[in-house]
Formats: sequence, C-alpha cells, structure tokens
Amino acid sequence: MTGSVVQDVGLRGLYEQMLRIRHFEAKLDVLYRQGRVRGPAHLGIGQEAIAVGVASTLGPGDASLGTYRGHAHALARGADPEAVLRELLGREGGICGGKGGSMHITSVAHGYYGSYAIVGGHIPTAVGMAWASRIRRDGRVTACFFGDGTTNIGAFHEAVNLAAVWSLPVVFVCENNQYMEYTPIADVIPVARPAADRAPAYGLEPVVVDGNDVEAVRQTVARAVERARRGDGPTLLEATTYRLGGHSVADGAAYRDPDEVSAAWLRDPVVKAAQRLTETGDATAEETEALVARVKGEMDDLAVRVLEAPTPDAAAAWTGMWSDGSSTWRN
Ligand SMILES: Cc1ncc(C[n+]2csc(CCOP(=O)(O)OP(=O)(O)O)c2C)c(N)n1
Ligand SMILES: [Mg+2]
Repeated sequence: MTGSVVQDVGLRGLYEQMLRIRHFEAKLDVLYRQGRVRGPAHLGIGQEAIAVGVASTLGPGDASLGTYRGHAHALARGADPEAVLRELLGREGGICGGKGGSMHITSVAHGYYGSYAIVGGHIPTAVGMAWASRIRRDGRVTACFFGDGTTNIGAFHEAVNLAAVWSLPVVFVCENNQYMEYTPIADVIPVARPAADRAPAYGLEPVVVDGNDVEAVRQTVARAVERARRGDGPTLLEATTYRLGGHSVADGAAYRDPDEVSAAWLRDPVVKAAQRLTETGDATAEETEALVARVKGEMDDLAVRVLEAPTPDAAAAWTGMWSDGSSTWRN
C-alpha cells in the first residue's frame, strides 16, 4: 500500500506554504516583466488555498496532476522552489532539467505527475492512473486539478463518467476561478456551478467548497480522499475562488470590472488564513507580518541565486528522452 493518512499539518504550516507559493509567483511575475522568462507563465495568485489544502490531504505515495497553472501544485507537494524557478528560467538544475519551462512542471519524486497545457487533456490520464491503482491494489489516490472552463471539454465528461462507472480512486478538483482564458464563465456555461451542477449526471454528489478557505478545502478533500481510498469511488469537487491576475503574465485582464477585482482582493485566501491564525491565537499579527517579510526575503535571495545559474549544456538536449534517461532511437 502506498497511500497514507492526511498529513498532520496545522493552520500555521498551511499558511506558510501558501505564503511561499504567493511570493514565489509574485517574484516570477517581476522576473517575467524584466524579460528574464522565456515563454508564457500562468500564475495562480488567489488560488493558493486549493493547492495547499488538497496537497495536505495526500500522502507521499499519492498522485496529483495539474494544468499550465501548476507551479503551486508542484510546490504544494514539496517540490524545491529553487529547482522550480531554475526550470522557469531555463537553468541547469531545473526540476525538468531546464527543458520544460512553466507549462510542463513535473516532479514524479513528489507525486506530481505533471502540468498539462491541453485543456482537459490530463483528466483521462488521471483516470488511467486511478484505474492502474485499482488493478495493482496499491492504495494510491489521484487528485486531478482543472479549471471551470475545462468542464466544457468532452474529455472531462468521458473521464468523469468512466471513473464513476468503475468507482475509481480519483478526486476531481475544479478550481472555479470565474474565468476561462478571457471569458467569464456565465457567457459560456449554462449552469451556475460548472462542476457541481454536472456531478449528478454521473451519479455523483455535487460538492462545493470555499476555495479561499484552506481549512475548508482540507476538510472537504480529506473526506473525498478517504472515500477514494476505501474503494467508494470518485468525488467531483468544485472549489470556488477568483483568479486575481490575468490569464497569463502577458494578460493585463482589462476586460474585468475593477470593482469585481477589488472585491476579490478583500477575499484574498492568504490574508484570510493570516486572520484565522490571529483569531485562533496560533500567531499574533506581528508574527504573521514577520513571516511575510522572511518569505519575501527568501524569494529575493532565491531569484539572485537562480539568475546566476548557468543554462544547461547543449548536449543535455539529447538526454532524458526516455524514463530510463537514455535518448537512443526505439521503435
Ligand atoms: C484543448 C484546448 N483548447 C483551448 C486551449 C486554449 N486555452 C488555454 S487556457 C484556456 C481556458 C481554460 O479555462 P479554465 O479551464 O477555466 O482554466 P483557468 O485558465 O481559469 O485555470 C483555453 C481556452 C487549450 N490550451 N487547449
Ligand atoms: Mg477558470
């Protein structure tokens, strides 16, 4: 059995992880604007509670898969921020050897089976992994993240259907950030809750959670993981949130109502977790402020180190083409 129980991590630990992800991505945004990042990068600023809450329920033997918005998901599973930043800047020591970039962050060593740029393309893969777990009886649970817009893709419906019919150990996590690339969901989805309102079509309960509340995400997903591990089948969870930035670092998101964006910042999940910490007496406001300063300092230092790192040797392009590390032609 590779599965294990929900990690014993308190609110303070969850908060620290969210902070680290927030300031990692804020630093990346700056580096992008300085022209130091090649290719696109899609940030999940405002969605950290989902990545961290879900990851906190998974054991080291469990699997997760995400989208092009996957930095947070890799970091939440324990990937080293330096290796991820090196990857984003195409440097030696990047988590994929500096060859994948932002949209392909993968760390199998941390149970993170990849970031996928084809909308919905990874959902059948997650179901295939869950099917493998059923056959092997390995106790692994697979969590699959995707966006609200993805629920309009055929692969989503086919995959959820199969997982439900075969009661596979998978947790589908729809991060409803209210927008597709540039389109508000209400323009293209005929139901109010893109994932939850479609769950009954597959015999599943509609489950909705406040995706800006890390404790609520953790509790709700812990139940879904337990259910999957027991053999009782999948859960289709909708975590409501808001994408605080544009679709990618190149998108200023001027198509959004500024009042809507300001209201969303008042529900910032990182601030919400800090407030909870002071309410519960687990940390004082001074302590959370000191933590913010420390994490920002860590990210400044990290960026300096990564900018000094060399790019990979050109010969590295011919390595790692197969999972055993080789690159010889096979057919
Ligand atoms: C199959 C496919 N169609 C279209 C695109 C272009 N595209 C990239 S992201 C995106 C929007 C996806 O929205 P959502 O699922 O809500 O995810 P979010 O970006 O909000 O996280 C689209 C249409 C794509 N990458 N793949
Ligand atoms: Mg979306």
